[in-house]
Amino acid sequence: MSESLHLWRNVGIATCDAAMTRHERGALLTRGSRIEWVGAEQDIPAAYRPDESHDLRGGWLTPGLIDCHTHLVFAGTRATEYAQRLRGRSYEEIARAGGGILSSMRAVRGASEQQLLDESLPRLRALLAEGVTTVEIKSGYGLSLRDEAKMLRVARALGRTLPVTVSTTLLAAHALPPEYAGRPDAYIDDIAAEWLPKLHGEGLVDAVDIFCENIGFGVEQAERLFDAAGRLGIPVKMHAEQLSNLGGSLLAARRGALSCDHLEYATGKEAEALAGAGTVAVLLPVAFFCLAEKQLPPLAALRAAGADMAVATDCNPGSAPGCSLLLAMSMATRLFGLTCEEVLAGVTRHAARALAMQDERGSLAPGKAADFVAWSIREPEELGYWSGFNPCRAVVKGGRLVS
Ligand code: DI6
Ligand code: FE
Repeated sequence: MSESLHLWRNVGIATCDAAMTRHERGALLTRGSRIEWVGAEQDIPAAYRPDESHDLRGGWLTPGLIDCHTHLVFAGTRATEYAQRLRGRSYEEIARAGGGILSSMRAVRGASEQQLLDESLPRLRALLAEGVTTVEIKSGYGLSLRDEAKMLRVARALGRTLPVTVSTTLLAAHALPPEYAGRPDAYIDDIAAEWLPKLHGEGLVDAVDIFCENIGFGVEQAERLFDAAGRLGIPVKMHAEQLSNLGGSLLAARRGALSCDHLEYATGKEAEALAGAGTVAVLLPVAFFCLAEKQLPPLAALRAAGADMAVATDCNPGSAPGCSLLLAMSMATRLFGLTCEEVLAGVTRHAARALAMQDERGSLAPGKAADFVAWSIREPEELGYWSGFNPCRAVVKGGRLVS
């Protein structure tokens, strides 16, 4: 027997396809976990005989949102460091003095897998309540083979616990752990030769990332890590030009990285390279806000070059303590100057591409996963307009109403 056919009607639909098509009076048909048909309600082919019909009574549907850059698996907080930063100490100073990422490393190493899961779950739950049905989660606070594996297993477990698709990224190259003090090349070599093949073999790694920065790793080290990922057929992404310009994005573009993230200190040259390579530029306004950063990403250049821009939370205990993609969207409009339409594409279509999931997710089209959100809004522009208000009314994941 074929799976049952559900009709979702009496709602506006923002498909988030390439043309950002909207149907003011739209309807959607799902069969099992897939979308069967989407369009204007009056155009539903008569041959369809839905088993069930859901009257959504107005509002709008969008694809399930995708948060394509998070570090949401962590233990403890860094609120005391935040207090220090409010008194004038810089993020970089704190990092160089052994705090920052290393302080989260100590907390993660000291936490059991269960504790890590328990602490991280409310953060994913908060995202789901805002219509996030797909999330990327990075490792990067374990910084040993054992603890990076632990983080990635917790990320996978989160995806089994809640109705959210989790994409995992190995970010062992986030900071230099004390065991490798003064030996950054040896650290990269061990990740490349030993950790990556092992963790990939365990099915824990969907992509590889590196923090390419003055206080992180250099371009040449990124190149060696990317070589190792390439040999295993694992896609790569990069944190680049967040606090300074090392030109990491040029390498990311050259290597066809899925995404290049942050980019505050990128210039027109990097913007063009990313656009030319089809590498998604991921903008992270919450980190910009919480670091009281002044340097804006090269928005006009990214736009002029035709780069695909995504928006994400960067949820992490240091630079972006927050679990609201809706707030990130609002910040992306006001702080970075994105339009509401760019922001919506940035948490759907383009975010899907940043995770190599564009064939499955990120827009409402026949054959794609039936992941969508019903919003109590009058027009799609309200997504990006509200700050600190959640108009999510219902979340459907794989064809099932989940919240
Ligand atoms: N950039 C960030 O914003 C996060 N990681 C990174 O490479 C911050 C990580 C942290 O401060 O804990
Ligand atoms: Fe980040």
